[in-house]
Amino acid sequence: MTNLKIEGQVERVDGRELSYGEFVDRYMAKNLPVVLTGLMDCWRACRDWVTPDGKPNLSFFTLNFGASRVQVADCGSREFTDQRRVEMSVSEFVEEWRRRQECGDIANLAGEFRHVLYLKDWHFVREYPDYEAYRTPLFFKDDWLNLYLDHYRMHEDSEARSETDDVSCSDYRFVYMGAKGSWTPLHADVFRSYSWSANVCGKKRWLFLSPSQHHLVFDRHMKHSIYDIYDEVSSTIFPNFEKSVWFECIQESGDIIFVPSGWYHQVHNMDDTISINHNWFNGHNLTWIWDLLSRDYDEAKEYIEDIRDICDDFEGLCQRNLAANTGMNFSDFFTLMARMAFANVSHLFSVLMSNKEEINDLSSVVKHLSFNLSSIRKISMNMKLGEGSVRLENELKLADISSDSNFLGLSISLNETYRTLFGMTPLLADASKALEDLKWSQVRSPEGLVSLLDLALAKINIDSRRTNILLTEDNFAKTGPS
Ligand SMILES: O=C(O)CCC(=O)C(=O)O
Repeated sequence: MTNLKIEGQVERVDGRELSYGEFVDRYMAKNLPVVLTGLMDCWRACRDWVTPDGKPNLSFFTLNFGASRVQVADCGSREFTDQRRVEMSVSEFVEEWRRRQECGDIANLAGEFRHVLYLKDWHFVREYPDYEAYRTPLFFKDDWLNLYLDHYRMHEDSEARSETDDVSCSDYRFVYMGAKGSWTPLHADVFRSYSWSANVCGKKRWLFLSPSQHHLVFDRHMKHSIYDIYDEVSSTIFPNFEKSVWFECIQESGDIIFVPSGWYHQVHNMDDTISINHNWFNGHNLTWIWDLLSRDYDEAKEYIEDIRDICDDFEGLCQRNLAANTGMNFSDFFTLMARMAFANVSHLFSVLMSNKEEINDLSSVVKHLSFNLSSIRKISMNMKLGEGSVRLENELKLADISSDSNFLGLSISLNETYRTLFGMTPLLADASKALEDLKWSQVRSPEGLVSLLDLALAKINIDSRRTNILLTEDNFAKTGPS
C-alpha cells in the first residue's frame, strides 16, 4: 500500500453563517472544496431514512421504495475504469446487505467482505418527485444541468436514444447507500461538473487531488488514471504518483461537501452510509465542460482516424461516439447553452424593466445574469474557432419563448432560482417589449449565438447605466482549467 502525502484538510464552514456571495467568491469561483455544516437539520431524509442509533433505516427503504430498480456496484470487482455493476431492486439490495451483516465474520473470512455492495446513482428525485426527501441548499441552486434536464432531453436525436439513456441521463441527482467498506474509485466527475454530496447518515473519507496535479495520477501517455490509490501502484506505469500531494476530508453525518470541477477524488464509507449527491454546472465552470468535451472529441476522432477516407459522414460519427462516451456531444452542449442564454437574456430584460423596489439587490442580480451571458459568449467563441463545427438542424428562435412550453418551463425555473438566490419578489415586468429588437434572432451556430449575445449585452449595458449599475470586467468569467 502506498503512503499518501496529505497536505491538508478541507476547510469546514457553518453554512448558516455563509452568504451566497461569500460561497461564490471563496469556493465556487476559486474552484476550491469546502465542507458545509448545519444545512440538513430539517431534511425529511434525515428523519425517515435513519434509525434512532444513526444507522440506515433499511426497513423503511424496503417498505416504501422496495420495488425501485437500482444500479449496485460490487466494490471488489473492477470493470474497466469502474466497479462492476448489476441491476437489482431496492428490496433485494437491502436483503443482501442484511444477509452480509448477519454473517459478517464468516463472510469476511471467506473474502466476501471485499465484495461489499454499493447502491449508486439512484435517480431518487426523478422517481419520487412528491416525497421531498431534501431541499437543495441555496449554494448549489444555480444548477443549469438539472434545471435543463427537467425540461429537455440531452439528446434530441431519437435514433441514438435508448431506454437506458432515458433513465441514466434523465437527471444528475442521486442517492448512494453502502455498508462500511464500500467505496468509489479515483475519478473526476462526469463532464468535469461540480458536485455536492450530503451525508444523511454514516461517515466518509475523501481524498482530493487538485487539478494542477492531476497529471501525476496518469500513465506516461496520459491515457489511463490510477483506479485505487490505496492499492500497490506500479511506479513503472504511473511514474509520478509518488509526487502527488492530497487533501483529506472526513465527512460526518450532516456534513455537505462541495466538490469543485476537475478535482480527482477517491471516497470510502467508514460506516454504513447514505448520501445524496448532485452533479451540476453553471456560468462559473462552463469552461471545464467545454474543455473536457473538446479533449474527448479529439480522442474520439483519433480513435477512428484510419476509417476517415471510407466514411460518408466522418464528423457525424465522431459526434455520435462523443455522445455515447461522454454523455453529450457538441450540438447537445451548444443547444443547452443557447437555451440557457435565451432564458438569461429574457430574465435580465425583465429585471431591468422592473421597478427597483421589486428587487432587493438589483445590482447583484444584473451582474450575475451578465456574467452568465458573457461566460456563454466566451465558450461560443471557442466553439466557433475550434474544430468540429456545430450547425443545428433546426434553428432555435428567441421568438419561441412564449410558445414553447418546455422553454417556458425552463425560463420559469431559472427565474425562480434567481429569485431565491437574490431575494426578489416575483417580477411583474414583461420582457417582451425589451426583447422586441432581438425577437427574430435565430441561432443555429456558435457564430449566431455570439452575435445575439453581442446585441443583448450592448442593450444591457445601456439599460444598466440607466439604472446606475456599472458592469465591469469582473462580471466576466475568469476561472477554468489551466
Ligand atoms: O460517495 C461516493 O462514494 C462517491 C461520491 C462522488 O464521487 C461524488 O459525489 O463526486
